[in-house]
Amino acid sequence: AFLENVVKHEKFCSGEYDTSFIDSTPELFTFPVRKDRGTKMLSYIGNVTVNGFPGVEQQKKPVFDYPAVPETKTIITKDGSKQILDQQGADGLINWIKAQNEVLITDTTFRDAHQSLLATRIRTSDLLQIAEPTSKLLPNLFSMEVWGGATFDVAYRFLKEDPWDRLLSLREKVPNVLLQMLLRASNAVGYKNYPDNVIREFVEKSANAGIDVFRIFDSLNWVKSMEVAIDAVRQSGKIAEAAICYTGDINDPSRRKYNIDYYKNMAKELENQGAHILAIKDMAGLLKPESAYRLISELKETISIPIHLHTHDTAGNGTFMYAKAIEAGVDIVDTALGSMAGLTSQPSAQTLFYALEGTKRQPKIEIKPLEQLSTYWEDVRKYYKDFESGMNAPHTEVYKHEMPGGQYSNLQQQAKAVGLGDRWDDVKEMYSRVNAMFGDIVKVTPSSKVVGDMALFMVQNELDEVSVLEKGKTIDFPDSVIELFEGYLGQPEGGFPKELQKVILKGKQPITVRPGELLEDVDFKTLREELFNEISRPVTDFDLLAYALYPKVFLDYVRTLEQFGDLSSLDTPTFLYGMRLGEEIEVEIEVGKTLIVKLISIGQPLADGTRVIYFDLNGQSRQVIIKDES
Ligand code: 3PY
Ligand code: ZN
Repeated sequence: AFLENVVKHEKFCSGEYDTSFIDSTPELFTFPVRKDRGTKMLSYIGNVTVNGFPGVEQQKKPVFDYPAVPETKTIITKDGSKQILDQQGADGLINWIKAQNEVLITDTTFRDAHQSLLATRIRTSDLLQIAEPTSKLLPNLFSMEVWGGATFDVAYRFLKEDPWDRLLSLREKVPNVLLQMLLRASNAVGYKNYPDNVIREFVEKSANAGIDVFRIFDSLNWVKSMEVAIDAVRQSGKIAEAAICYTGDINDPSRRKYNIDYYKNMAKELENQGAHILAIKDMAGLLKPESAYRLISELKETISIPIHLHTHDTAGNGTFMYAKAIEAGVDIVDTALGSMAGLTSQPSAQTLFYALEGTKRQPKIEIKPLEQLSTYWEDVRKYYKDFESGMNAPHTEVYKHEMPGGQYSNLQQQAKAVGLGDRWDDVKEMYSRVNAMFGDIVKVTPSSKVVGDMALFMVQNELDEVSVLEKGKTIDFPDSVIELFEGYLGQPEGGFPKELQKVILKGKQPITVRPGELLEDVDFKTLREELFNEISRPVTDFDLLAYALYPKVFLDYVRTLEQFGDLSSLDTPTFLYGMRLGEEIEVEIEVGKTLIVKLISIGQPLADGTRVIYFDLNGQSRQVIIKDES
């Protein structure tokens, strides 16, 4: 339409403008062939069938059982925690929590469980199918953690879907239970500090899109870095759950740095800062049963806001530890549905149910729905088996290396990628030595990634504690390590080890203020124009935020969408494995519009590296040409 207007414009027609560049640049008129939605989808299927999906190893698509969704049509959705917040406000909800005698439960299946077991790869369509049944069968949940952490980045980067759409759709399907997210304070859902106005904007838009409870943590437990996020959440009328990341062992006299007073002081600070709830975020699963009893008992005497406990069951002590914390009065604990629980994920809801049966604080959840929902997940999990970490038994070594549940499989992949696959034991050992070199810091995204980067770097270059200091001047340290020591992730408890910091920074001066004080606010108006020029379509507020956080990842996502269309309606086996010859699938691209796709044959590679893939689409033959990447 724009071109038409230009061409019809009187000054253009009268030749008043010099239009000779049109004759000299004919490429202006090579328009991309517009592909319809069907053809785009066939291109995707052809591509993944021939070239595979990153991280998925087997070539031939396995046959999967169809995950059984419990029948809940006749069940009426019961009001739950969401209605309490909406009707009584944040303070009303907090009073309600305090008035409950039983322990409350947060289900993490939709976020941390698959982040920790399956590299965050579960697609929205698999979540949506079971969302409404979950809300109907488990109306007494305190909350469902469904968003944040790595889900945002992974959705765009690997799943080629929009995390905002995920949240909006989940909100529609779950009208009665609070939806919770994990927010990395000034790092939002990224790996670095963002300007304050990005954090505020992100919180406001997430609250509008459906988040009720924001669990906010800083990767160095630096309260100063959490202030903007806590304030933004309070402004939005939602629940600010401020977290202390748990590290070390309060009952181990040799680990003096993170002692009980450290936790009590931080809890008090967070309460004073305006937290509605205190979270103890035991991201690696280091909290042992007796320490949990002591920690919760003493915190209960220190603060008056409710306490929400999160752990990972890596060492296998999760349920025992929860039982002790519950005895000590913890208000809320995090569990995952059984088939998505245990190991690097959260303890199982069913296991906790039986552990607490007959006790005074037994939660008001029922076992049958838990088992029904768990059956669904058992089948869904199989789709993603190539993303499993390979850990298949409790792993007590975590008490030594202290690696967060979500990092274990990632670092293992990173190690393989740099050729250290067979030195994994050395990497784990080095991880804990690097922690000691760094002065024993809190390790959680993104600080945990820095420790991991340094461990890989040292193993790869045969370095140790002494040689790093001796040869430091000639060593090119990883960027993430330099940024940490420059102060761009904030300040760790007790400061950085001075000698090492000097060696790493090579004369550069570190900052000690909050990085947000130095970063200029993002000018969203200019950024919107910039993005519009890149993607040539209207820019939503959600697009804009995604672009502010992850410019390259977001643009790559938009390009993929242009190439293949919206893939959200494609079933997961086809999305990950493509199709078998002769197989027929149905794809409902919108309500009432279904594509029936059959893969007929795959042509031989041609001289230019392409192949023709032959399909039937709704009974008519269609061909697409794809590039064979092999
Ligand atoms: C994340 O930040 O993604 C985490 O899950 C940290 O534990
Ligand atoms: Zn976690």
